[in-house]
Amino acid sequence: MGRRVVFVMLGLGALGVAVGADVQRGTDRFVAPLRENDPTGLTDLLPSGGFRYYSVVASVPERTSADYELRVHGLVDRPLTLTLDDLSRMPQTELVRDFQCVTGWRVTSVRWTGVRLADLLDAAGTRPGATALTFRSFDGAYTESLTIDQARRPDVLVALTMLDGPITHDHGGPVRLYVAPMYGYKSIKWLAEIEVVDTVTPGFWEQRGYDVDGWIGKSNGRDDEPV
Ligand SMILES: Nc1nc2c(c(=O)[nH]1)N[C@H]1C(S)=C(S)[C@@H](COP(=O)(O)O)O[C@H]1N2
Ligand SMILES: [Mo]
Repeated sequence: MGRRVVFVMLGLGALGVAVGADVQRGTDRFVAPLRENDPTGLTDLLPSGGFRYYSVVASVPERTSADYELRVHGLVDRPLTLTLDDLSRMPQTELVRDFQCVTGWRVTSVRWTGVRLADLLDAAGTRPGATALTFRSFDGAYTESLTIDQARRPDVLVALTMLDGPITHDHGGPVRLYVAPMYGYKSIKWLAEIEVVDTVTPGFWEQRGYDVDGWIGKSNGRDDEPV
């Protein structure tokens, strides 16, 4: 074996050690910089499938399937506190759609399953005056918003799976929102709370300049971009 080959293998070995400890939680963060410089596209075959890890806070507490809860409250007839089991027992909808971040990256044909947000709103029963939703994350910082009409679209899910498996912690599991027709920032991760309200309160990135109505190709100055 030539000297150069050995050197390369040692390099890869060191990489393996560095990555090994954090591989379950950290794959996406590790892979993202590689992916930026990957003309082969091979990194898309990795488990995170082209997604980049985003969080506005440094660390997010883990919620397991045993301790996860989703609160639906505000202008509703029946406030709900739903476990992951409760959500899994509701009718599940599947969507296969591209995921598009407003910063430019896109993951094609991602499979999602979950409960239609419309079904949750029906279960809770929205009161007169309910015109919008505020979403909060158990990361303690991120928020999002939708109008009731947007929320009732059939392509808006409270997602329980993505990429053919349970949603991993890095992707916002065990439960995140998936707003298929809008940019990725609308799909709040680590979903903890849905409050039904009478006015839209702009979410985390929307308070920092992103469009509240984040339609792919029709917002954030990207009207000409093909969808
Ligand atoms: N709680 C929370 N949700 C979030 C974000 C975030 O930083 N925190 N980033 C948003 C943005 S801008 C995008 S593009 C997607 C990225 O999802 P991913 O981290 O699974 O790739 O999550 C969205 N939801
Ligand atoms: Mo994004």
